[in-house]
Amino acid sequence: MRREWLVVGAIWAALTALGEFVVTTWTMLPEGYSRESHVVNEAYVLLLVMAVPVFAFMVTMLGYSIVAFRHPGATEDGPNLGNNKRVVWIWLAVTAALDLAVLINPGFVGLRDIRGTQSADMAIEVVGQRWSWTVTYENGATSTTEMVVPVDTRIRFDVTSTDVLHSFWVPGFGLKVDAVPGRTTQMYVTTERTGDNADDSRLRVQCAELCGLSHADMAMTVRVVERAEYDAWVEDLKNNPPAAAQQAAGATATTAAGEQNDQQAGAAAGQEG
Ligand SMILES: [Cu+2]
Repeated sequence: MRREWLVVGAIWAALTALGEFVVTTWTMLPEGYSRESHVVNEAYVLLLVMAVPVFAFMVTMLGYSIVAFRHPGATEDGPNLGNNKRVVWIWLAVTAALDLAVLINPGFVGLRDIRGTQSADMAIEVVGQRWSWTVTYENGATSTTEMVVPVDTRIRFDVTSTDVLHSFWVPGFGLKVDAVPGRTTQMYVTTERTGDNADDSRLRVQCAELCGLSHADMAMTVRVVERAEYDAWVEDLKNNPPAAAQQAAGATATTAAGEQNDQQAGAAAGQEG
């Protein structure tokens, strides 16, 4: 019996070490463009680090049992297993402690870190409607084709919807928030580095709440630029607002899709009109 536990313990330790090595050295999550995306990525890695020993334990126990206690010739079920109360209590205590730890960190700690102080350098209004986004900047300029934001800026997005539930998601920022009709939800993003949708498709607004036929096309490109470039862009947008027709055409053309989906986008535009 003792030897068995030593073998199981050794396999468990080895699998755990291997797993921890993989999850801490392999960069699975590409770097985001906001401070908040780092918080999210770190939480993900922390959860993996905590999950590895638990998963390794399950695999070890299962694998060892299958090999060591097999009865190839048996044609009937074995006797019922009695519960080992001590093991059950230890298992309960350990998993409950892990759950509690996760609830606190990254749960509460991470949320507080992401929400941070409820202050922002600028606010951008976002309205979702089937099936496009409209962003309005502080100077009153609006865009439905592209969202441009300045780097090194804490931005508050005030998000709502005119029809059904949508979800305002920018994968490159690591965050999303529901767009709810009749209500304004807020999302704070602190941009940290510049980037362009042309180089990284995660820089896009994407609806993340199934909202109907063209849900997948409910997207808009995002650029994070230097402050001066942003100021010039938003001023130009105010002075030369694109014609409504152009905007509508642009909105469908910039959908995450690219060429293959142009046909679909065209069809969707037809239905909208
Ligand atoms: Cu939607």
